[in-house]
Amino acid sequence: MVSKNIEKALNNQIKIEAESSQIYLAMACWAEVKGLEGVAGFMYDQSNEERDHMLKLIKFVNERGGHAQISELAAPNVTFTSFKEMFEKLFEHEVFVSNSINELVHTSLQEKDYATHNFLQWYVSEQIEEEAMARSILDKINLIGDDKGGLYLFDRDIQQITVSTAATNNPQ
Ligand code: OFO
Repeated sequence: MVSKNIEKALNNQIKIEAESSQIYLAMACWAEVKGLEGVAGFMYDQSNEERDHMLKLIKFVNERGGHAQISELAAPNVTFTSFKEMFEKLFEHEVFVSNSINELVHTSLQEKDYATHNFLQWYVSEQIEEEAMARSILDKINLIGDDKGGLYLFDRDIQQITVSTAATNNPQ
């Protein structure tokens, strides 16, 4: 059984994951209309992953005697000045999510809720990988700069970047 405090904290994370999904969906649309199909496909996948993160939390809350809340979401940014800016925002957002997960882990320990603490370990590992992936993409974009040819190749190659390859290239 989750306490009211833990339920509230988990519901807040549900909202964050839902907003992450919307943020990445908006990025996918922007990339698509800019003609970068590879980046768009990658961002659509990221958006789906965030929805899965949200659903996993929803199931956990409901199974532990709480009630998952589906709430209003903040509208995401829909345009960017450049792909560099877009990926900077993605990286910053993942760091924000990691901090939020860390806060949740801290709360679960304070409340001696070891079931929730154990459940959250998956998110802790996931965030290490997602931050590594975002950092590795940002490094590549920084190398390319304004070079159109570089961006073309990047768009072609980004579909190969998966969370696990990025994590191997960028050990913590
Ligand atoms: Fe990438 O954030 Fe979910 O957990």
